[in-house]
Amino acid sequence: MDGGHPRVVDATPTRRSQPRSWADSRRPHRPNYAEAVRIDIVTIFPEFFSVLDVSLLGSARKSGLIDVAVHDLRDFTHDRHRTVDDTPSGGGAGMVMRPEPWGEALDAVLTDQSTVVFPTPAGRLFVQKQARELADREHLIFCCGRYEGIDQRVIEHTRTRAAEVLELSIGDYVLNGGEVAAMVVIEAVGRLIPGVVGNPESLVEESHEDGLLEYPSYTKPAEWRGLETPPVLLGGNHAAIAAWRHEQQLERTRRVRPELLPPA
Ligand code: 6GU
Repeated sequence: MDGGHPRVVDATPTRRSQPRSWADSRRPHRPNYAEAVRIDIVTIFPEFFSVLDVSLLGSARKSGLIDVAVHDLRDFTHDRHRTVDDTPSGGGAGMVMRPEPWGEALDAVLTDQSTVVFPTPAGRLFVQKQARELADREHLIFCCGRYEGIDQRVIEHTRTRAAEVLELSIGDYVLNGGEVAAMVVIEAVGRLIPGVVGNPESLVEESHEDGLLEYPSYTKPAEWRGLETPPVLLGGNHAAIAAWRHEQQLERTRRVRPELLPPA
């Protein structure tokens, strides 16, 4: 599954290639990597997160690198119908999530060391840089809203109690709720936690790690259905291969995502 590379499970901080920024250094982070990263998820659809049992993150949970707990928001209601929403103050369409169950759910999981993420299309765009920062936190809480969102006082109140509160969007489109977005963030962050990806070198040459898209990849056979692998990749000249790959990165980024390049 991990290509036969040795797993990195010691406590050596090998991952941080750049010094922590000043702002980042003030936030709680993992001074050593002996303890699992704790992830709490609050949602009205706990079953969305069954995918955390499979693949790389499933293995990371089993091996104790990540400790995930999923909480049903309705367990923090007290009425017979386990109501989590109500009509918007000021009127308008849709429903808003009531603050009381969220307050009680957060009371159960929050500490002053927690980073709390509210996935919302009204949040700041989640990008790889943020994933790297979140991979250094010891406790992440994901609060998954549905309907038209969560009563804003929950977010404001959480700001007074948590180490850090983030409203994050995963892109300029609308989902039905925060669950899938939280999964996206958890997968992007989880694979950056040391030891989760067996070969840490594979994290370096990826799209977005150096601000460019990744170069195209090929494997055997050298010819397939009349299509050939670029000859430079078969020549064994490592400098030429590196130069070709970098040029491919630039060409691809210019063509597909020109806005990622610095202004000329
Ligand atoms: Cl984080 N939530 C929802 N509901 N929709 C989104 C989103 C988040 N990010 C993009 N669209």
